[in-house]
Amino acid sequence: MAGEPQADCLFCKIVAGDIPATIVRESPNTISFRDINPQAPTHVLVIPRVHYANAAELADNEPQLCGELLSEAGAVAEQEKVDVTGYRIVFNTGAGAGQTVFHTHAHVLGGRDLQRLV
Ligand code: D5M
Repeated sequence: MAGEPQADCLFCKIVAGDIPATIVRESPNTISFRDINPQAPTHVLVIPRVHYANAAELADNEPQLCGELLSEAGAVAEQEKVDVTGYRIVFNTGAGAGQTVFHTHAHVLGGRDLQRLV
């Protein structure tokens, strides 16, 4: 069923507490933790506790939660003090775009000069 935990999903295991993560922030519906392979001084992943493969799937099924996820990303940026200098929110979607974990996650990147992408 949509949103149900997936046995083979790494981030569902983090949500369940079966795999450790450096959690920086939690809300009833989201968890934010440091990326294991940081690409910037601040590199935090914000995930919904429920399982959807990507951001669009989350938005289609639970638009309010999608908004909450973005609010949490903003709160993480504030907490990490990268909101003043600027930060980037990235949703890699699909293997061809570099997505490796198929549980919706926003990358929050900041603390260094970020080149414009588009
Ligand atoms: O991003 C998936 C990200 O997840 C990638 O930047 C590494 C990170 N990752 C993988 N395993 C872990 C654990 N165990 N803790 C924290 N971060 C992790 P994607 O956009 O799918 O490539």
